[in-house]
Amino acid sequence: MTTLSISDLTALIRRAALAAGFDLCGIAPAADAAELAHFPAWIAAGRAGEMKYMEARDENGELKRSSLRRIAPWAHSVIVCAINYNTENPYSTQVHDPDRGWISRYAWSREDYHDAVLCRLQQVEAAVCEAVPSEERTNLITRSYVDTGPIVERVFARHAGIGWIGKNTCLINQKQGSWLFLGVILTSLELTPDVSALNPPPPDRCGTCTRCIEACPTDAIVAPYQLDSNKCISYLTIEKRGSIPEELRAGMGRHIFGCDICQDVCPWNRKAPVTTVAEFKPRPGLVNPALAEFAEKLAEMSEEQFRETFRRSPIRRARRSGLRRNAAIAMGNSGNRDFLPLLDKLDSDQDESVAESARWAKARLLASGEESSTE
Ligand code: B12
Ligand code: SF4
Ligand code: SF4
Repeated sequence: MTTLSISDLTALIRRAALAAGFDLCGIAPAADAAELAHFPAWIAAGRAGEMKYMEARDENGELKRSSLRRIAPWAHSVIVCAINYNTENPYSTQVHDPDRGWISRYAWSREDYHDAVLCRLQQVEAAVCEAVPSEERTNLITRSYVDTGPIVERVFARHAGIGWIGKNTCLINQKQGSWLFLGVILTSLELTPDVSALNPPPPDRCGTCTRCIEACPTDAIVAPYQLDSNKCISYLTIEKRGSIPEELRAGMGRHIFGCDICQDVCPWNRKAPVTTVAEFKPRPGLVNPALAEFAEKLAEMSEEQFRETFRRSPIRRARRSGLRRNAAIAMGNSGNRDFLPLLDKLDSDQDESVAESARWAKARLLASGEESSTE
């Protein structure tokens, strides 16, 4: 095999990414970008909540995510790939049926996005290996990650020219919007980066807009570009175990898994293209599901049946207990007193976080009835 020039190899990687089904691909230098300097303060302020993996430290006690140079000194380039997961379905801000809950767009898929993105990244990785002459392959290192490594992926996506980090903290591409999953490949190859002194990263196109900050029901975007996970519905419904702080429950509305509001209201998602990826087609029953039916099905399932049903879905992350707790809170926020008999059953549930959430939901529905009768 003849040795490819760096620019030919870089072009080959881009072609491989597109052939694997990614919508965007860029190369960032494996340097510690300025945005990473915010990370230690974010952790120190407790913004990661109970997500202890975010606080992983190296042997010197330094936060792993704050420096790629420290955790992967061998890496010279970061290949960042992005894939659109938007499907032709309404936004959460467009559906108002009080009997129905909301599962966020990214979780409707038939396959867990980690697997769908990782298998595509591995195709790109294979193309890289093949393009490197066999005698040089022993020195080549490549590692693929989809949320799985101590890497702040959005920062590298920005420095790969893929988009900017919006005030809602999401990575936004001018043409694609923000319904994008990211995947990164660290490599020892010195590829041609998309961003350089002469070619800066895409500009911040948020301008004076503050729609996401105003629309967030729990005020989780505490300042532009700063998200407090403890208040974020996505964190509360997916990552938080046990009871959800009472003062945040009303703001959760009818969300049962994740939250899309700060992206639904973003003007850059108004004309977001629709994906053609088969794995991202919604599973039946997950788009705007009927709350009672969803809660009843979960109640009937054993832990094993739950694991089997959601084996290939991001939904399993919230666990059966968390989803049942979320559904009870959502019913309490629905304003629909027809849920009272079902909540009556749940308030003596063996799972204390479900039972306690059901009691809260009942009290809220009853109080909302009283309020309207005294108006
Ligand atoms: C932890 C995590 C979460 C947490 C925390 C989110 C967060 N904003 O950090 C929770 C559970 C809340 C969450 C929610 C969601 N997540 Co998430 N999550 C992650 C994960 C694993 C790590 C993110 C991270 O490192 N955060 C650390 C903080 C510090 O980063 P940051 O908030 O982005 O802050 C950066 C800038 O805003 C800036 N900054 C920070 N502070 C300050 C202060 C000032 C003054 C300034 C100027 C700048 C600035 O620098 C920071 C970087 O250091 C990544 C995967 C990965 N490994 O990267 C996925 C990831 C970010 N999540 C993703 C998705 C899809 C979601 C959800 C849409 C899912 C949903 N529908 O419910 C929501 C979106 C919520 C939101 N508005 O961000 C995608 C995002 C894709 C995209 N287009 O951006 C990722 C990249 C996963 C993937 N591989 O595709 N997530
Ligand atoms: S995901 Fe929902 S709760 Fe979290 S910051 Fe966005 S709008 Fe707020
Ligand atoms: S809603 Fe406005 S401020 Fe928020 S991310 Fe989108 S463009 Fe930026």
